[in-house]
Amino acid sequence: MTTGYLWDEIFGWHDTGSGSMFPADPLAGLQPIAHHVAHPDTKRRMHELVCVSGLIDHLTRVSPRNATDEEILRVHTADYVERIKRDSELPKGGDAGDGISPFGKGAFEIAARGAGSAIAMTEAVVNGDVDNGYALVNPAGHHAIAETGMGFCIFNNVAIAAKHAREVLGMKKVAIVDWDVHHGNGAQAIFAEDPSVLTISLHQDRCFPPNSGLLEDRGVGEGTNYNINIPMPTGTGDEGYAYAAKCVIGPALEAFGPDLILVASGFDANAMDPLSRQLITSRGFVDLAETVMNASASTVQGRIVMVQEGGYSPVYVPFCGVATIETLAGVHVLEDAILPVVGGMGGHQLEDHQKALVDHVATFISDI
Ligand code: 9RB
Ligand code: ZN
Repeated sequence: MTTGYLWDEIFGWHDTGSGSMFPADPLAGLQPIAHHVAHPDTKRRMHELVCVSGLIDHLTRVSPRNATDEEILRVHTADYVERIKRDSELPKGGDAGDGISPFGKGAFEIAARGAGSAIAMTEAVVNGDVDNGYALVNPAGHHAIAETGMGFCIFNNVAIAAKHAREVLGMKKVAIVDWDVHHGNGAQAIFAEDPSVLTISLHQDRCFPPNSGLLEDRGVGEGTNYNINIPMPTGTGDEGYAYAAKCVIGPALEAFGPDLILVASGFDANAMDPLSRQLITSRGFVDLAETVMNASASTVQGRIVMVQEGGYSPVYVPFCGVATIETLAGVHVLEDAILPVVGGMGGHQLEDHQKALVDHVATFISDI
C-alpha cells in the first residue's frame, strides 16, 4: 500500500488572531488570549508527530499547490472570492464571514493552497501515483458554502476536490464522508441537488452550525436521498461511533458505489476537544478509517483521499492523526500515549439512545 501525505509549512502560518473564538472585547469582559482555538499549532504538532514517530518513512510525500481561481470558482461565488482576495491584502486581514473566523494578511494564498492541496492529493490517488492519501491542510473547509466562509473555514477544500474529480478527472460518482464532530453543512449545501455526490456527515447533534445537520435533511430535488446526516447524541464514545460506521457509513458507501471516496477528517470528536462533547479516542478514528477502507475495497479499489478539517486539542489531535494515517498506510509505528487515560473513561459502550438513532438512519440506505 502506498499512502500519500501532504503538509506545507505555510499552513502553520495561517493567522487566526488573539481572541480564543470570541474576539477580544474588554467592555464585554472578553480578554485577549495568546491563541485562537483554531491556531494552526495543533496541526503543525500533528505533522511533527508524523515525522518524529517515523510514520513519515512509510508515506509518499505529495507536493502542495495553490488552487487556481477557476478551481475555486467551481464551488464559490466570484463575489466571495474577490472579497477574500481584497481583505487578504489588508494589513490586518479580515474574517471569513461570521465574525469568529479571522484571518491575517496573505490568507487568500494559504487558503488557495489548502484547496489546491486537496486537489493535488485527489489527482495523485486517481492517477495511481499512490493508493490513498492524507492531505493535512489548513485552514479547514467543511463549513464554507458557495457565498461565504464560516466556522474557521475559508474555501471548501473537500468540495473543490470533489468538483475537480467529477469535472476534470472523470469520476462519475464521488462520496464525501465527513467525520468532523461538527456538521458538514458546506458539502450538504453545495451538492444538495446533485445525485452524483453522496454526502454523509457523522457529527454531534446540533453542535455547529446552530441547528444544522438534522436527520430530515436528505437532499433536494434530484439530490434527494443523496445526503445522509448522522447526528450522534452528545456523549457518544468509541462503540457508538463504530456502530454508526458499521451500520450506516459502510453500507451507504457500498449501496452508492462511488468511483472515489473523500473524507473530511476532523479529529474534534475526541474526548479532549474543547469544542465538542463527544468521547472518542484514537481507537474510534481507526474504526472509522477501517470502515471506509473496507467499503472502498469493494467499490473504489481503495481510492480514498482524506483531507484535514477541525480538531482543537493540541495534545490529542497528533495521536488521533497518526493512528488514522497508520490505518491508511497499513502500518503501526506508535502507541497512543494518551489512550490509557481517555480509553479508560466510562462512556465508550454503545447506549440505547445512540443505537436507536443509528438504526433509524440506517433505514435511509435502501433509498440510495
Ligand atoms: C460563537 C458561535 C463556533 C463553534 C464551533 C466551531 C467549530 C468549528 C469546527 C466554530 C464556531 C456561535 C462563538 C454560534 O471545528 N468545525 O469543524 N462558534 N459558535 N455564536 N457565537 C458568538
Ligand atoms: Zn469541527
